[in-house]
Amino acid sequence: MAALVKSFQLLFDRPNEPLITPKGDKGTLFQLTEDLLPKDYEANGLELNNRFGDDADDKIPLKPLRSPPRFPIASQLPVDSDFSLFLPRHQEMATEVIDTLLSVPTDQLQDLLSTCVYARGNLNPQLFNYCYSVALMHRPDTKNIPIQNFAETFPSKFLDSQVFAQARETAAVVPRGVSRTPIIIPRDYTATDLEEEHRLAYWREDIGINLHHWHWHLVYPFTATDRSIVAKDRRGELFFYMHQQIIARYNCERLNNSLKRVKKFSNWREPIPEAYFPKLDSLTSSRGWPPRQANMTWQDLNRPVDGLNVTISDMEKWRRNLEEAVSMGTVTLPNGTKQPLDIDMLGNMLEASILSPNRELYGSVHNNGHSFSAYVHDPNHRYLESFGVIADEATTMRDPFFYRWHAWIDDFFQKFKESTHVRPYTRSELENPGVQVTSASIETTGGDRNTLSTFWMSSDVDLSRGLDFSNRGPVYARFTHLNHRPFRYVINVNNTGSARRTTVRIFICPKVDERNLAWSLTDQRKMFIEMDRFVTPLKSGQNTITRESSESSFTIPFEQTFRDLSVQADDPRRQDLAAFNFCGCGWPQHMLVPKGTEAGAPYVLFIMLSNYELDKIEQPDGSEMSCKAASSFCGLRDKKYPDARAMGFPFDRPSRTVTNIEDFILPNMALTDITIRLNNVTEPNPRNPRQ
Ligand code: CUO
Repeated sequence: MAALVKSFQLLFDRPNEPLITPKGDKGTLFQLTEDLLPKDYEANGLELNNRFGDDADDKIPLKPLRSPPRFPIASQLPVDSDFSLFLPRHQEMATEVIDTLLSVPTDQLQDLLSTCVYARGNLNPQLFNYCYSVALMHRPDTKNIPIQNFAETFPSKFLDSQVFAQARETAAVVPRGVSRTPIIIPRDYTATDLEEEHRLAYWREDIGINLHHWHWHLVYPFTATDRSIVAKDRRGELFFYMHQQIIARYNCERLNNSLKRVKKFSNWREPIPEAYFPKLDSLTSSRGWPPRQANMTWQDLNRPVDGLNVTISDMEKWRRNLEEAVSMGTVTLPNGTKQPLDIDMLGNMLEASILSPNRELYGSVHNNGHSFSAYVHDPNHRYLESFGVIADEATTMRDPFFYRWHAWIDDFFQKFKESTHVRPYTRSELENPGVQVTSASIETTGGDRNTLSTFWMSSDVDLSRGLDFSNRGPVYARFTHLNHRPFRYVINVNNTGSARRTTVRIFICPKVDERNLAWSLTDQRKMFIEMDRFVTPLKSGQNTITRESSESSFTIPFEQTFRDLSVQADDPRRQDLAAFNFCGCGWPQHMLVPKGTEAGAPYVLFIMLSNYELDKIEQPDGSEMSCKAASSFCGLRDKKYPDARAMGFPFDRPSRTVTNIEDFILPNMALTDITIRLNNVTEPNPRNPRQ
């Protein structure tokens, strides 16, 4: 069984190389049969494969397929094309492939392996990688086969294109076994300080943040023939909340960089002043990702090749229908009947996922917004150009315009939260009788109390698994990212009642707005970033709760973001590997704390101990995670979202009674002034293979 798992994992290796050549560090060879050969190699593929076989110690025999799938739609995507789920034509292709991979009977893993080998050989590598990942994740017999780290499979989506020529040189010149010097990626390679948006490049272009976003959308796809893949518990609401927190975090970073909050893109006929020159090359298409010049405007899209024929007027019409749904508090179904609107449904309508109750009426505003933005340079395929980075979930967060678009999306959700259809919290929902927080603070070993300390770190990532057609052995790229000193929250609580449980909710927020003035709660509630949320027992009397920053239920550890999956091989059904593929989803721990400033940025720490009776969820039995789960951002596999409250509680909706945060505080809450101080130095990551 372990050998089979390894075989499946090797299909991720070197995605642009055919399976005719050996794969993996040990040079393992798939023994292809005639029916499994890629079309281009029909004439000589077997001979070549056999020749490689003479040198390979490790071989994977394959069962011939009785009737190979033909993929009539998906095989039309050229192998050198880029792939985007936002394009209807590509969605259709993905659906066809995913259906085929899911339709192989459960536990017929040899048949599945041969089907995947055939698919890999005959489909566009990016399309295959996506469908293969989704299928592995959602088949009961493969759900614990690790999905390879996407930054290792397709490193060109994450790193400056100049790295790859150097990496190839290193792989060719320095034999494996001889230590190879890491290739240094400069910190500022996409723009200069002439462009003020470039101040945020360290955040937008962070590899961990982009991996999280890609992985989140892999766990929560918006389309599939099998509805259960999409219909995960509260997925529409999580779409809202995970992206809302991205915008809140981005706005915190902006304030720390003397920039005002991001301006939502609401007039869709207005020029876009933000330019973006990504300097990434696609190793699939051997072309650069198209840049966007300043002051381009959305144009009606007519690109038959992508199945896109949509006008700005269509978008405006859908928007009006959505606005009407929000103002009425009801959704109109295709048969004309009405249903009450809730945030989960609104998430599915706005995105839109296949769970949208009426695609005809509400369209697909968010997804099409990505496409309009990605094709401003070639809206009707006149120049045979591909899409910009904003249409790929692995690269979209690099573009400053992503935030302008998602600020509009978020504002739309907030309008619903601010409407009369969402009832403000009553005191009894916010309080926790008998529970009194007497103090809350942040401690850092060797550091000042109530001070968070940030700095820069340089870390290495191995490019070799994605470095097709080159020699083997690790080739490292060294990049610089934000990090912070580990810290802990210390909360003192007096419980005058009996022993019970409570949910601890921890947020931080800049203390003042752009004008250096105290926030009104109307604005401030949207700026709170949730740092952690966990359930803890309280005994009767005095309690001290201590929680480490590394335990956050929003983040995954650095090693998990950048994990090397080659060491994970094992039985695909082993329970302690359960839910592994959720494990790459999670905000990267190294980006938990905003950068702050060298002078020290004033923030507030908000702690709430909520009434567990109103928080708890009855869970169906399920296996525990073997990794650290970022359940607050990514949910739990095959389980309900682990909190009964609205996501973002207690700040997800306005208060009708108080206007500032001080007045919001009840005895079960605390507000503490803290400082985030940047130490502007770069330290090497102690995990780097070479210092
Ligand atoms: Cu995650 Cu627009 O939803 O990129």
